[in-house]
Amino acid sequence: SIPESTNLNVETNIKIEDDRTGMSVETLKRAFSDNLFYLLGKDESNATLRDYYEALAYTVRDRLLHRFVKTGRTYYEENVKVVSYLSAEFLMGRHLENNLVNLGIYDKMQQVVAESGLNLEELIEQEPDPGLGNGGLGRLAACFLDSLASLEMPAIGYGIRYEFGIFHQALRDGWQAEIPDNWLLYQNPWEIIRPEDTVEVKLGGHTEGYHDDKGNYRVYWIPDRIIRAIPYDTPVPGYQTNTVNSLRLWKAEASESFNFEAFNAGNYDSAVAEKISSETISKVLYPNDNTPQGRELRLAQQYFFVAASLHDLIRIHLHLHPNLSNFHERAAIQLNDTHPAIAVAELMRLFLDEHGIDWDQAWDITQKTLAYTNHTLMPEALERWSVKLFEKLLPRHLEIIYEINHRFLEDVRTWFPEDENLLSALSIIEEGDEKQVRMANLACVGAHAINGVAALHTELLKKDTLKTFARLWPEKFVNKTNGVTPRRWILLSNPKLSELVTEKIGDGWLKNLNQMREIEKFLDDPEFCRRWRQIKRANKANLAAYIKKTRNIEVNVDSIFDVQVKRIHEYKRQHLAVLEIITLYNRIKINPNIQIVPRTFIFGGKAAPGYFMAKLIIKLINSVAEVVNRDPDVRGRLKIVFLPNFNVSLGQRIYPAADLSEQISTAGKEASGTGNMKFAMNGALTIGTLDGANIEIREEAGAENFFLFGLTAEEVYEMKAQGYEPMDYYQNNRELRAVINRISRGDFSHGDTKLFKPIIDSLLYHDPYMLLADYQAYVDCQDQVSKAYQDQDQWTRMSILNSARMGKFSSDRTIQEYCDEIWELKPVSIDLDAYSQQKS
Ligand code: B1H
Repeated sequence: SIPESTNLNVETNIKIEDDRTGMSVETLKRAFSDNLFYLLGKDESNATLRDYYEALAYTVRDRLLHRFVKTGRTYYEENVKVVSYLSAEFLMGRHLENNLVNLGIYDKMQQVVAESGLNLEELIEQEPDPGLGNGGLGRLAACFLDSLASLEMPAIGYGIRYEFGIFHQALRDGWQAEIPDNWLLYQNPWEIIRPEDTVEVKLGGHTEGYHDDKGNYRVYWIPDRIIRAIPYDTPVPGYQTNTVNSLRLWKAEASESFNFEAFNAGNYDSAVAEKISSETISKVLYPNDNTPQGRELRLAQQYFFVAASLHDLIRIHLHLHPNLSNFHERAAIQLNDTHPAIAVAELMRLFLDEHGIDWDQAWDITQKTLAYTNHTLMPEALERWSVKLFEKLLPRHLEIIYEINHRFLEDVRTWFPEDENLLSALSIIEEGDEKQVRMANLACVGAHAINGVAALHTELLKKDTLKTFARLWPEKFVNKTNGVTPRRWILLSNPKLSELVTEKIGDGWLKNLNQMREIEKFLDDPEFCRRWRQIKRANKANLAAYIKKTRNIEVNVDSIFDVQVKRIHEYKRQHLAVLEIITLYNRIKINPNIQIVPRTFIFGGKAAPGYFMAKLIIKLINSVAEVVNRDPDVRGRLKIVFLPNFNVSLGQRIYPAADLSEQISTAGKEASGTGNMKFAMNGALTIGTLDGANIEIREEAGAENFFLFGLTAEEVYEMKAQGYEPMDYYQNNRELRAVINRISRGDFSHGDTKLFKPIIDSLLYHDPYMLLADYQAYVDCQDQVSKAYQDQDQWTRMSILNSARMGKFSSDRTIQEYCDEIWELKPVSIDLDAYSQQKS
């Protein structure tokens, strides 16, 4: 199919043209007002913007539905292998604009809406940003779904339909305040409830053994709670394909059939209490990024969605096959971190207890089906659950895990006799005062493939975090460097840049981002460079208007927009950027006439509500902003802006407006990063450490187009081994000392010397993330950045080269690698012509 205009329209080959499928402006217009009236009961006289948004959403949904239905039917009828992406988080962002673009009707809909006297962008803004994830891990899952559908890969996303997503962040007196995210307050037009596919999920209770008719010992699980899992499906359309895959999210409800009547006959109160307690399972997303919360409810959430999803997959399989012996040939299951790792035990339980398969065959199928992605190197982030809790919630799974562990360790013993250290490192159970189940070990044992998310990360997994497993099974370990979808992160976020690129090289880059390289031809074309710069400036002006509107801060559009947006975490070192800001501020205070390249420092990101240091870092940023932004000596040359509630839609505004992307984590701590890719694609230059995917970004962009500083992962390791003394850096570095002293003195806290003491003490006495060791290199590198920015022609060339060379970081490339090397998955094309013929 050929795009109608530069990039936003696709000709489809649908034969049925009615008000629910037709793509002409006339039909769309009729459908829009029809939906407004018949679905919302409103007309032009009383419709709100929200009503118009909803009517528009239903108009778009109608056009997705026959593709959605046909896609599902095709997978079923052609009996193809399907990948299931199991993830506790899917950070999808707004659907409307994305679906318009992927369906190819954005321009037409803009006309329809305009002719109704409305503004499409304004309607798009009415949609709440679905925030069913914390950060990079959840957004990666969403990018993967877009790429899977765009590559016509049979796939389904499985997760939890949290009633409350990631909290809304507000600022109060410079501190983070958390506000519940009641995103389902209004109708969600993108989801379709499928009550007929409800699954009952068991919890708690005990197990009993018995001998079956063949004399085999078998086990029953007698739960003390049963919870209903109700699926809600959201269509996920590919870009310029007919494929519309499904994101299936489970909602928890009380089951009326079980123990409601039996236990609570005549006891209405406790029946209602039980209903409420069942429903809490899908009530709220745990707001931690990179640190697990060891709460019972969290384990219940994990088991809940895994059990429902696996049951669903097996049900579908048994519709098409007499038994489960070929399950792994039709299903690949990817575990997004260890959050769904209980799938190892649950799949075994289903095979053994519910389908009567023997252990060896069950284990073989389980391993062939499952693959595990690790997302973190930080040892404290690895999930562990106490055996006690497991026993209480999942007694049968604990037995199965013990049996898996026993058989596994027996094998290890025969391979490496008498190596007790090896055994205790590999064991799924951690011995000690309180025995723990190590979910990463469970995932490693149960999966046929284990991957890291960037080259360095995978290397460090093999050398460090999972080294014993890597020695045992080197062939299981593979790297899959992350990527992001160029549809949302370039086309939707940066329409002006997209238009320029498409005008010059056609729109093939949207399906094959390597084609972006072709814009390098225009490096010496002054007109192209002028337009490139002008687009960046326009994007900056847009963001400046947003900053003015939301924070009432005036920023200089010609200053360097220096941006750090990501979750707030000590290892990501937002406070290192603060040290740099205060360094520049001190230079101005010493000599107010000093030559300084104007900068706007923009921060955004949420802190986990229980993470005190992260919240204090937000307070520090805002406190420094308050002093520096107002100081007349600064003369507006430095501005600091903290934009609250960083989320997918705010990201779409921010990435295209950045000149400089801050990727300054301590080397060896950031598994990959994905914001780094979004910035670079949109023409920001990176200042960064040799960490995560930064290394590969620099390789692709060229070292000369990247501002590198700081210790390497190896140097960090060495320095710590030799006994790192942060205080030495403080004592030996005059500028650093002045910065620390200014904070300690209370210059940013109205004289209060206590407020930021936890940060200062941490830096001077421990500095686990080595800010002081990297401080001077960072400051020097920032001086280089300022110098480079003064040569605008050269900066523009570097900007173009960054965008041009980010082909590798399209999630299409990542997903193709997963399909080829882990899932053995082939594309399936969806034929709508056949659908319409069949219908008529
Ligand atoms: C990442 C998490 C994470 N790694 C636990 N780990 C969570 C861990 O709720 N929890 O318990 C939530 C999230 N998230 C991120 O994954 C990495 O830090 C990034 O470097 C990486 O780019 C991203 C995607 O791979």
